[in-house]
Amino acid sequence: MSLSKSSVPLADKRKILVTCALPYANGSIHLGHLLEHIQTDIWVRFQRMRGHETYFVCADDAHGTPIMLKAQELGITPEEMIKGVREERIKEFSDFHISFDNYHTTHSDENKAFAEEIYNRLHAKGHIKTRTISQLYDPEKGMFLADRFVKGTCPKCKSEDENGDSCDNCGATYSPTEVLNPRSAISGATPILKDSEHYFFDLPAFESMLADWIRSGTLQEEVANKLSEWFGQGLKQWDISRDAPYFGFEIPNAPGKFFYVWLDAPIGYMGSFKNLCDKDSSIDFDSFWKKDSDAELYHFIGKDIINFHSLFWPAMLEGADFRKPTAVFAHGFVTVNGEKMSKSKGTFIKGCTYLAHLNPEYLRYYYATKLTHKIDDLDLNLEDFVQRVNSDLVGKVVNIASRCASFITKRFDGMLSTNIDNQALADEVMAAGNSIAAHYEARDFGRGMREIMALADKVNEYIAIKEPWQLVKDETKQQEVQDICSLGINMFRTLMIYLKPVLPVLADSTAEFLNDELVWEGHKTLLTDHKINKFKALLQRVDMDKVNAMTDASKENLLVKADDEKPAKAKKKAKQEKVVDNTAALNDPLGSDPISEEIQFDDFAKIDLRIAKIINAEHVEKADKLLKLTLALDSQENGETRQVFAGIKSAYQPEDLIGRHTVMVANLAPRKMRFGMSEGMVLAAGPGGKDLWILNPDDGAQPGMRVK
Ligand code: NOT
Ligand code: ZN
Repeated sequence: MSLSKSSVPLADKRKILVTCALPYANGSIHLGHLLEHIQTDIWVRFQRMRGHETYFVCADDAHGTPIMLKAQELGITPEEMIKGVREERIKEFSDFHISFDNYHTTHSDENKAFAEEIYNRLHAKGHIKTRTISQLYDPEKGMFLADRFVKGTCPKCKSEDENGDSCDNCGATYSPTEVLNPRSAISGATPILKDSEHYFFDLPAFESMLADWIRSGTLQEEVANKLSEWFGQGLKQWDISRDAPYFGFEIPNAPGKFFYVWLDAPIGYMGSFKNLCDKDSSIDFDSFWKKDSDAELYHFIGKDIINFHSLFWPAMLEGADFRKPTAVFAHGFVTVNGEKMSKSKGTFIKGCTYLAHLNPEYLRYYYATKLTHKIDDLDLNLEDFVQRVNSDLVGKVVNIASRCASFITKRFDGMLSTNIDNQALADEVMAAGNSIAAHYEARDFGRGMREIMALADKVNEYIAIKEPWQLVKDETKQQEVQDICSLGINMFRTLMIYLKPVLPVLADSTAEFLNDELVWEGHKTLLTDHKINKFKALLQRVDMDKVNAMTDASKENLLVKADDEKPAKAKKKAKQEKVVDNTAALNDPLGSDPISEEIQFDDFAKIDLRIAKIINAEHVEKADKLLKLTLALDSQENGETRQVFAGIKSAYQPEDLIGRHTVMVANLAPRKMRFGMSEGMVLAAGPGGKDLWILNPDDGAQPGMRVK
């Protein structure tokens, strides 16, 4: 049977361009950024699955003073810096399965051309004004100082070393010229006041257009309400120029004046899309951006940048005769364990640190369970995260397949039955496609996930009542077993179709297992008389130890400050940890450890395995699983020893270990655990609990010998 990939008749096929905010090209991507990229990606994958012509573009936001200064600090040009950052990011986003059609940069020819064109059109229509303003200037560095680069004493409470625009001590806000004893945060020099001509975009001219646009269903209700408050205070002209030195685009016919980064950032959406169109001639740029375009344009953003997207940006587009966004979708911020992400608590987690410890699909799923169409903040509670992923994905969804697959493979040569054992159940699961699609469309992913899991519960219940593992013992009941397990496998398939926008990799391995593409329309059909492949474990449980290792590593990042500057180094470290972490997959309750990701010989050769003698072993207070081992790495007295925390308490009494030889990973980077430093890892095998054995070489093996 072949199904069309598109679920919509040609006439209903939509043209959709989607963006998420452009991250600044300095600093690392963290789990807060990833909320937005994952949210957008799920929505985009859903639209593509439904057959709509959908494009998803993003870029690095490469301009502005902080990026210029950071490059200076690193002793490289901003161009060199943003190039390196962009390469790292493209890799990292793709590791999180963010399916951009294009990831460009705002420092591009396309963006420059559009910024100039938009500016020129606005200028020609009289929407650009100039005015001289007086601003603090750093005479040593030779540059004007944005508020945040001024420090000094609060004019209200006299607290010292406060910000240029607000006081952290008393909460007062003020202008930087009011600060007492001001100094430049860049050079420490005392700033002087200096005049400069600035260029302004005449936002008030668009007031009535914006008032209509805001209320035309383009914005979430709470966002529209917030904007109405700002409207009440009257719109102001927007300063769009900055004086040299500035990393950005020079304003046409205004030497030494540059576009403020926020002027060309949203234009970067057009720049990235144009770059895509130039690479793929089947996409027509104008049909998406011309004034009367019938394509849809959506911006996913954080709630902190609503004003740029809902005031300045639509006004610029209107003034320059381009189309305006169909809608702007704002989301809230990520908190971790109920609090703001914190570097000292290890909850300021970078994307690369997460990837070194955990499967990105866990995070995609967890975020999906918590996302709504609103702008509320979203809490990543790490214990709940482990519990939710294990109980929903492993315990409910994948469990359906693992309960049914082996009977089909072993008894029926991989063939699914021609009978439908329980049509009512099948109909219910298939019919849910409509409401699940509506939840995706409305960005109510949490509701969608809850509906999918409620169906998974029903399917599991059905299998539990039927007990195919009992029936199989009775030779006369074989047909029943095939029918029950075939329905189970089919229901697993339907649920995985529904989950595919969230879990693209799990969906791909499911597709391979089922010999089926998992297209959206497939949810209306069942596979009968169809051959499936042998089942391999599809997803491992999340282990709280790995989550703890991730937060520990995030704390370490504070000490290893170089991580910020050298993402490559952090990656390398992350990779080492990943290789070794795979050996810890001991407790899979499904009893079928899949073979880990394939590695090259070079990767293996990096692991320094040594014979070690356990010279001491003891219990660790308050640790349920760990023993603290002291390992000797050579035979001499007073030779090199290592302290290692090993999760083998369930299988060994400490006194039984002392004096024995074992195998350890000797070059594992030390890891800070709750109970102290662990300086390596011992190797053990077995399903877990009492059945766990450390590798125990006898004969002539001596401490320090390399394992080959
Ligand atoms: N770089 C900005 C930020 O807050 C986002 C820019 C989004 C693009 O990280 N534009 N607009 N408007
Ligand atoms: Zn103060």
